[in-house]
Amino acid sequence: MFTSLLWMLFPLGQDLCAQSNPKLDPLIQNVYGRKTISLNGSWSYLLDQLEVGYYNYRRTPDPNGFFKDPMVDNVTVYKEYDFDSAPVMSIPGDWNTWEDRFFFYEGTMWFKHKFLYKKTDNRVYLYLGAVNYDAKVYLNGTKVGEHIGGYTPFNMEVTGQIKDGENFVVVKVDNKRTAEGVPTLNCDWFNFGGITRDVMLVEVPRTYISNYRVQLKKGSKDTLTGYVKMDGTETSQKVQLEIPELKIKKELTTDAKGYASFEIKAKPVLWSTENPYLYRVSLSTNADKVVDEIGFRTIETKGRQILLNGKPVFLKGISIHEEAPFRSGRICSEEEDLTLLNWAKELGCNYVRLAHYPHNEKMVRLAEKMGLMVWSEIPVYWTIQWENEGTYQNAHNQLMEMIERDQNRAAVIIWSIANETPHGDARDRFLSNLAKAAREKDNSRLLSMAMERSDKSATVLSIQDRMSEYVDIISCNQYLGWYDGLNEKIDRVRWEVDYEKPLVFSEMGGAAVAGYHGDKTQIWTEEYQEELYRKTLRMIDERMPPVAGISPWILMDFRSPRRLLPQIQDGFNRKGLISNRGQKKKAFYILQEWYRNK
Ligand code: GCB
Repeated sequence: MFTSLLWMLFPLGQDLCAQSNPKLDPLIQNVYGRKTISLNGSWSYLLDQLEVGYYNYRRTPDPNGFFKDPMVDNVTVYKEYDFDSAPVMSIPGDWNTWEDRFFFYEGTMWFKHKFLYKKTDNRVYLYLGAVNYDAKVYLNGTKVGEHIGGYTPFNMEVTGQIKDGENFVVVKVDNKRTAEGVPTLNCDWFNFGGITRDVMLVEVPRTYISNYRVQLKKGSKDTLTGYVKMDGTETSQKVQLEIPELKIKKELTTDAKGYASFEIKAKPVLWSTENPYLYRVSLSTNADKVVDEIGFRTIETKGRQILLNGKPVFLKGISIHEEAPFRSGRICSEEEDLTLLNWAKELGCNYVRLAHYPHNEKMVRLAEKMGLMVWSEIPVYWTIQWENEGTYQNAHNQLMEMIERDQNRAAVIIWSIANETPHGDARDRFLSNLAKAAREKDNSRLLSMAMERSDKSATVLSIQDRMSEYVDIISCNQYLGWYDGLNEKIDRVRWEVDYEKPLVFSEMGGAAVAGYHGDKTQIWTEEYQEELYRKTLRMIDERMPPVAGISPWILMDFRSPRRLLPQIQDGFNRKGLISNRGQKKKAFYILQEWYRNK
């Protein structure tokens, strides 16, 4: 009976696999500077562990999956799902902290949102700031895009699919971890599933300014350089680039491909951590205009120093996960970004390592306004499938999307391509290709990756990694006093690092439970963590080659399924200087004091 019903629904000969896989469109630069219609808010959802909304019982894609959502009643037509009577979730958001029973869920969740739209002459894009991890997107029953990677934005043109009046968008989100994924099965943070960043419609004219870059030329303080890119039918156009405060008004003419590059003499006030100065930059054509706030600064290295605007700068940093204070879900508001960054400022930071994946765009823009330099990274973390071409493509896409989105942000000084990866030929091939791709896309920023130590002896610590030749900064995650001996070991070691490049501790630290006190030799106490910081900072001051900066691990305790110790961890990595409930631990003040004197 069941089979015959299926034959009626899917007649013989119909290609069940005929799901098209439309390509995504290039990212629109600065969506927040565009005319947008937010689709945030209440979305109905259906948890679909077996993916019955996508595959039929033979596990082949079902052309009438949940994304079709035919507006029919359940009485006369066979349909075993219904979005309209389904519960709703607030988007952006993660499902794990939305309902207790979803806390550990990894798999498919369907989301649907209805909205009214009034068609105009404009073109329309559907933009999603991030979906973790695998997103399939449908508008009015038609697939419009697909994206893999949980932390970067994507958009697709829907001018042809959007209707006057009521529309519905359906997103199939799958956060199952996979061996070939980026990140892979194993990592030390929580795999929050869902549509975790803003969703919006972006309206643009028929031919519009789809991308641009306006930055200081590498190594120069008086030449602005960049490009503008038009998209549409009339690609060859006049584009006005204006920076009123610098009295810049330049007419660019795009070529048949819609592209124009430029170099302009200018003497801008430089963006710095003390004076995070941003200029109003506008680009316009007869039909289109986009305005951005852009800062200009130089960033380079000289020997073991990092130079910001030509002057040595010490990176007084802290590592941060994109996890919300007080409620420990994925961050979903600017207030939550601000709380974390305010804590970083209170600590005395001039720099943040946004780990281990690109954080939301507003976080980066906020850091920029607050005078915080940013390390931005992709989740090439621990041991991924170095030999897998698909894995490489995935990492490469995420890298390109990260750079594309934030290429105009003065705050971003470092692109990082990996964290704690094991030495080997396949890894070196993979990462050196990523490094080359990053430089081709943006040669104006510094490149790094968080490496591990390779010591010369039990007490002579070092970093020896063939990837050193590809990066500008030698970054090292080191855990003396925690994974590597107790605190007393910190006093017994010395360092020999042979590379004539800046050395940064991208991580250091140890765990403590806020409010748990004891002797300074007792691990998990605030006193132990405090002592670890004291000794490590003394080691940096007295027994190390020059260090150009640090970003200790980590600002705030964060959820991690790797952290199982009852009463102490309870599912949290406790290396925060601040607890997940906002309590500052003693080590916070040690680092604050050190930064004050730096
Ligand atoms: C590391 C990782 C970081 C972990 C941290 C830890 O080296 O880069 O993701 O959370 O150690 O706490 O073990």
